Amino acid sequence: MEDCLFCKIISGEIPSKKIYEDELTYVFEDIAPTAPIHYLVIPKQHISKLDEITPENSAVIAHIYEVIAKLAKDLDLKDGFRVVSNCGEQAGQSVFHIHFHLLAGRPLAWPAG
Ligand code: IU
Repeated sequence: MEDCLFCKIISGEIPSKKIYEDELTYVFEDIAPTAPIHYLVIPKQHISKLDEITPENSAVIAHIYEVIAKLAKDLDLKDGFRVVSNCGEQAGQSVFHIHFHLLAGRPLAWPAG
């Protein structure tokens, strides 16, 4: 999608530190990490946010969780990790291409702020 930052990262127009890529997904380091591991897992297909998931596009979301499980194994995140997807401005979403923060490497407080 034109003018979408994460679509430009997927296409390579904007550089990123790539962690993983397959036909459906792209994973890269968050530019402002809040944990020792802070990756963003995104679908290559442009979906703006969580409440735009439908029966027609939800398969990629299941795939994203498979990718996260694979990364957790590969990175040996046996102490735990967190996955967060902020939806909408009040929840703190600042980039409107759906993304899943993968956070690990330190104790993560709960409840979220
Ligand atoms: P949020 O849930 O929409 O707030 O998350 C957006 C994330 O995208 C946030 O953690 C930013 O640090 C991150 N990010 C990035 O990795 N690269 C960028 O060029 C920009 C934001 I702008």
